[in-house]
Amino acid sequence: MSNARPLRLVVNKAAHLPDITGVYLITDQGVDLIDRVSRALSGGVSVLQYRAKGMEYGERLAEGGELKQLCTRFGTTFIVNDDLQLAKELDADGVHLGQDDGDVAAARALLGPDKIIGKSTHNLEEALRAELDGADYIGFGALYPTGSKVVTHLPGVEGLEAIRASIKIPIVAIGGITTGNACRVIDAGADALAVISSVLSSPRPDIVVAELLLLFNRVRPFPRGAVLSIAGSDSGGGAGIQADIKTVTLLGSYAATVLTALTAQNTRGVSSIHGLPPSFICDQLDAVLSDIPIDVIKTGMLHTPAIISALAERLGERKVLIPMVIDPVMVAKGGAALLEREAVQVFCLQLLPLAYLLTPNVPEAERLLGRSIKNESEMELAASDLHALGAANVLIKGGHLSGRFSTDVLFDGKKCHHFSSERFFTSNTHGTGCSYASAIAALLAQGEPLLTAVERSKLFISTAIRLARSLGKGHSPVNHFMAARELLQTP
Ligand code: 3NM
Repeated sequence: MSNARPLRLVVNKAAHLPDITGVYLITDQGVDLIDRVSRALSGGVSVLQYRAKGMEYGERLAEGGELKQLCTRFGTTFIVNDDLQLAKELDADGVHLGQDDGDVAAARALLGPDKIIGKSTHNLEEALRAELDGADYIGFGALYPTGSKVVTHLPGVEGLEAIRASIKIPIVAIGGITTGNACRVIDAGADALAVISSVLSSPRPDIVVAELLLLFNRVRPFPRGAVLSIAGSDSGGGAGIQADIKTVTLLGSYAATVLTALTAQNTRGVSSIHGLPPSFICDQLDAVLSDIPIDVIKTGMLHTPAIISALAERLGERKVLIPMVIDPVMVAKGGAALLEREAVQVFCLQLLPLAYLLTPNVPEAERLLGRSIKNESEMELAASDLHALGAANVLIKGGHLSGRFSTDVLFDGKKCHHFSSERFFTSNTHGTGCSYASAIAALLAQGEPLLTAVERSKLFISTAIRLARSLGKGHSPVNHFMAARELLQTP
């Protein structure tokens, strides 16, 4: 007898079946399901599982049909939970089998080789069995306690880590996953995150999905993630598009650009501005977005109301959102107006509501809100008011206030977070706003959660100011190179 190991049957998924990766959304039983799912899909859901407990077949058929149509519109894979007959009748892309919902072979026999079959598992033995039986992916949970289902097994992140190396088919992690714990789940090897409540109970399902999706970039090779900067050129090289490219590249992401205006500029100021036609700006945008997978868009100087309108229209009509860091650049360090006066209203009405993160400094926040901001508690109030205008998150930068520390206030829709650094009494701050917002965009594109991205970018920009070297006769630019080097050496 040879003691060779028994042959293991590994059933490869048919080459044309869609990937099971990213955000895997499962429906709940709440009101306005279609509307909430539709908003979630616009954040970038890859797979939707229709899970309808305790409803009549006819009702499920009608609701499932509507959801399938939505999925077709968004290019989302549509899977039915448990019910083979419903999956067949809706011509769903596949079925998900819970532990008591029959075996993989029977589902395959009924649905055929072109449909996806997933199976819930809770330990290595069940996972290996599902793989051997020909499942296309496994659900594995629960990762964390959850209110959405009574769970008897809680293998947790450690359980996921333990099975990862043994399983070849995609692992969809499930149970209590939120933007707060998803990094650990991805680091442990999940291919997809199955979520119900953290997405469907949120006032912004699109934003939560987009955030979860971005976190997958944390395990990608460098350059990690791509940022598109939409801004003006600074011939002096310290601010604008030039600062954005330097920051994004030095921090390890890929930088693409859309130019809105050309400035003749040095460290002493802007001597002239040549705005580009809105149609040509849109041509650049279309060229980049139709080819390069952009993870985060960062906007800077937009110059005219016509440019803002054209961009807002083009970006707003996208089916699936790309998170945008919007830096409402208005005035250059030397005092030149970079945003025409009447543009503020157009900005607030059309572009601001598309912001994932709005990053005004105090004078910009004052101009957007039409009132003065004198201290941190007024910054908190202002951040919350700008959030009410539609920005999902608002970071007000306190560099223009006084005091020993320079404190920025982030409002994320629930609470305010404060980020402080030592205040440097220097005029070598050319490019600070552009570089700070670009650093946040790059770190988000690399799969850092928002709070970490802001915290590390604050460290980056304060180091860049501290290490600025005298260059030119005006406001010297910040030191991108040394700040990036220090940041990347800081865990
Ligand atoms: N199955 P939420 S946990 C449907 O462990 C389901 O098999 C689980 O919902 C399992 O994202 C779960 O709200 C509920 O925690 C997931």
